[in-house]
Amino acid sequence: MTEQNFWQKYIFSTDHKIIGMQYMFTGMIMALIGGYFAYTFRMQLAFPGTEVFGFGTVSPHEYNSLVTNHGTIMIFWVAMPVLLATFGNFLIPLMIGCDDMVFPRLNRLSYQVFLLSAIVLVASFFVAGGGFGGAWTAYPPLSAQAKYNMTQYGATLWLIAVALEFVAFLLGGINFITTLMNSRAKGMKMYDIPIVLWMIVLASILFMASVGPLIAGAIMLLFDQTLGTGFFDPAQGGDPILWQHLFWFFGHPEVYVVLLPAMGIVAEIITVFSRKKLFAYKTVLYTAFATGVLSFFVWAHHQFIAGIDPRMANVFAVTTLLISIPIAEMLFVYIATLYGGSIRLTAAMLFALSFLAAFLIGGVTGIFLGASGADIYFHDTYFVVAHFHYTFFPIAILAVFAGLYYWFPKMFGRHMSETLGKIHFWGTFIPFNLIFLPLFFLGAAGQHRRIYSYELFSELNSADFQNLRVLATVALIVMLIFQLPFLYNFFASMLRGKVATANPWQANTLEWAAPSPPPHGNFATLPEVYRPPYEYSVPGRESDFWPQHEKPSGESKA
Ligand SMILES: [Cu+2]
Repeated sequence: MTEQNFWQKYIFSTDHKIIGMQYMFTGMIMALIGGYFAYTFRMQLAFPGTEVFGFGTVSPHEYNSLVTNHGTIMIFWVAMPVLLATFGNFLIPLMIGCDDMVFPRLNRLSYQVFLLSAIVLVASFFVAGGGFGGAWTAYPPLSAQAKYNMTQYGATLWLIAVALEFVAFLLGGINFITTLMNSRAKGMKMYDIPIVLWMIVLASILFMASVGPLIAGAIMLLFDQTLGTGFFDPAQGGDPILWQHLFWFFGHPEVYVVLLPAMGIVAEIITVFSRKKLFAYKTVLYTAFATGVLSFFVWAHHQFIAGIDPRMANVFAVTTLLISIPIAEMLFVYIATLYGGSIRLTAAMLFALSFLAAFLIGGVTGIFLGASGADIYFHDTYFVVAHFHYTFFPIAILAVFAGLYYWFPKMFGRHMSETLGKIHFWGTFIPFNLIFLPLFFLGAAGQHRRIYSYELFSELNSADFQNLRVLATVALIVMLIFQLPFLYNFFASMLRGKVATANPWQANTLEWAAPSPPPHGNFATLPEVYRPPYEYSVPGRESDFWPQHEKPSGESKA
C-alpha cells in the first residue's frame, strides 16, 4: 500500500476504526455543548435571572431553546453516534475477525452526512430568532408555525439537521447488518457472535424499521413550516395528534436503539472483569429480540393525556408493563453472571456496575408512568424528567464511559490511568444521583417541567422546592468539573499512557487477538474461531482463560 498523507489517513479514511473515532470525537464535542446547555438552564432554574458564565442572562425564549437542544444533542448527537456508530464501527470488524466493513466508502459517507448534520444543528443556534425552542419532541402546532415559535429559521434548520442525522444512521445500519452477516471469521456461528454485536445490529434494525414514519412526518412538518400546508395545524383542518403518533412510533424504539448497545457493552465488561461466562447468552439474545418487537407496540404511553381513547390507553399500559419483563430478565442474567465471580473493580467495571444500578431505578420508575391512571398525575412533571434521565444517563454516559475505559487500550495502544478513572467515576456517579433524585420529589409534588421561572407560581416557589432545585444545579456543576480529570486522562494517556499489550484484560473475544492498536486491515492473518465466546476459567484462576481463536488442546475443554 502506498503511504497515506494526514488527510487520507485521518479525515477521508475508509478504515472502520478511524471512522469510529471520528464519530467519537464529534460526539465528545457535542456532549460538551449539550452539557454546557444543561448548566445554563439549570442556573436559570436555581438562580433566576442570574448571569450565567459564558452566556449572560437567559431569556424565556433562550431557555426553551437551551432545553430543546440539550435533549436533541444528547440523544441524536451523543448517545447515537457514540453507542451505535463509535462502538459499532470500531468493534464489528474486529470482534468478528475481518479486515473492514463490507462497504467502507458507504461508511465514510455515513460519517460525512453525520458531520454535516451536526454543523447544521450548531448553525441553527445562530440564525435570526435563535435556536428551535419547541422541545425535542417538536409537537405541532407550536413547532409548525412561525407565529407561535418565533424561530422560523431555527426550527427549519433543526428539522433538517435531525433528518440528515437519520440518513447517516440509515447508511451506517445497512453496513453493520451486512458486515455481521457476511464477514465473520471461519468457525464463528450465529451463537458465537459476541453479545455486544448482536445488540448493536438489533438496534440498527430497530432504528431502520421505526424511523421511516418519522422521516415522512418531518417532511410534512417542514412543509407546514415553510409552505403553509396544514398537516398538523387544527386551524387548517390538520391533526397535531398525528405527529405525536409518528414521533413516538419512532421515539420509543429509539430508547432501545441506544439501550441495547449499552447493555451489550456492559455484558462484555462484566464477563471479563468477573472471570465468568455470561450466565445465559441465548436468554439475553432472545430477550433483546423480544424487547425490540414489543417496542413497536408501546408508543401511545406518551399520549395518555392527549385525548386518546381510554380503552386504547389500557392496551398501551399493558404492553408497556410487558416490555419491562425482558429488560428485567436481562438484568437478572447480568446479576447472575456477577454472582460468584472473581471481580476486578477497574474503572470500566465500576461504570458498568453503576449502569445496572442506575438503570434499575430508571426502569422501575417507568412503571409509574406506564400505568395510564398514575400518568395523568405524573405527566409532564419533573418525575418524568428524573425517570428518563435515570434511563438515558446510564445509557449515554455511564455505559459509554465503561466502554471507553475498556476499549481504550485497543483503540490507542495505551492505558488510561485507573486512579484518575476511579476519581472520575465517583465524581460522576454521586453527583448524578444528587441531580436527579431531587427531581423525583419535585415531580411527585406536582412541579411541572418546561417552565422558565417558578417565581410566577407561588405554590411551586416555596423555599423547600427552591432548595431542591439549587441542590440539583450545584450537583450538576460538581459533575461537570469532574469531567476534567477524564478529559485530561483521555488525551494525555493517548500520548503518555502505559503501553498496552494485545490483550491486557485477558478477554477472549477476537478484537484482543489483534495488535493494540490494530493496523489498517486489523489482523496479520484472519483468525479462526474454535470456542464460543464467554468461556472463561473458574473464578480465582485468572491466568487460565481460553481465547476464542486458540485451538483447544483436547482435554482442556470442560
Ligand atoms: Cu416510551
